Amino acid sequence: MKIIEQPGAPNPRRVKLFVAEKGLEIPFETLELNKAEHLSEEFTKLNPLQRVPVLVLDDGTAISESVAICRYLEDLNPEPNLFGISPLERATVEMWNRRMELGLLFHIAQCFRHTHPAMAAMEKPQIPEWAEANKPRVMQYLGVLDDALGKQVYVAGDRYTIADITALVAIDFMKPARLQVSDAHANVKRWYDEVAQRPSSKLR
Ligand SMILES: N[C@@H](CCC(=O)N[C@@H](CS)C(=O)NCC(=O)O)C(=O)O
Repeated sequence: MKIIEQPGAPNPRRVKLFVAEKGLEIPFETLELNKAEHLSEEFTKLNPLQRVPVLVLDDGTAISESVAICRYLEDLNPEPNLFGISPLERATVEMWNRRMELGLLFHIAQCFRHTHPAMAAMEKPQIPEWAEANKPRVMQYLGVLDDALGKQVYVAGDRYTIADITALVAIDFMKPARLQVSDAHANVKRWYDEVAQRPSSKLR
C-alpha cells in the first residue's frame, strides 16, 4: 500500500494527518503537481480526475477522494476512532466534516486557485472575481464554526475527529489564499491553538 501525494497540498495533507493520528506507517510518494506529473498517462490511469491523493493497494487497486481513503483506513484500523461510533456520533461527524470540506476548504481553495500566480497553469481560466465571490462564504462557514466551538471543545463534539483534521487543514490553507481568521472568531482561535499542538498537525 502507498499514497501518492503532493506535499503541502491540502487534500493529501488531510490524509497524511489522518494516517498519523491512526499511528499507521504507510509510505507517501511525491508527485509534483507543478511539473504536471499528475497529467501523465500513468497517473491518469490511477485517477482519471488527475488529482492527489491516491491510495494504491498492493494489487494495484487505486482509491482517490480523501474521505474515501480515510474511511477505508478507518475500516481496516478501527482504533483510534475518527469517524464516530454511535449512529448519532457518526452522523454528526459526517455533517461537520462535509461542512468543513465542501464549505470551508472548498471556498478557501477557490480563493487560492483563482488568484495565486502558482495556480495560473492549473486553473484555466483564473477568475479573480470568483475568488472575491468566495470570500464571504469562507467568513460564513468560519462564523458557523465559531458558534459551534463556543459550545463544544472540538469541531464535531467533545472529542477530536476527522472533522478537526479537515478544519485545521482548511484554516492553514487560508495563509497561501491570503485570508485571515478575524478577531471575531475567538472560539476558532482557541480551538486552533489547541489542535495545532498535536504532532500530526506539524506534518505538511
Ligand atoms: N475531492 C478530492 C480533491 C483532490 C484535489 O483537488 N487535489 C488537489 C491537490 S489539494 C490536486 O490534485 N490538484 C491538481 C489540479 O488541480 O490539477 C479529494 O478529496 O481528494
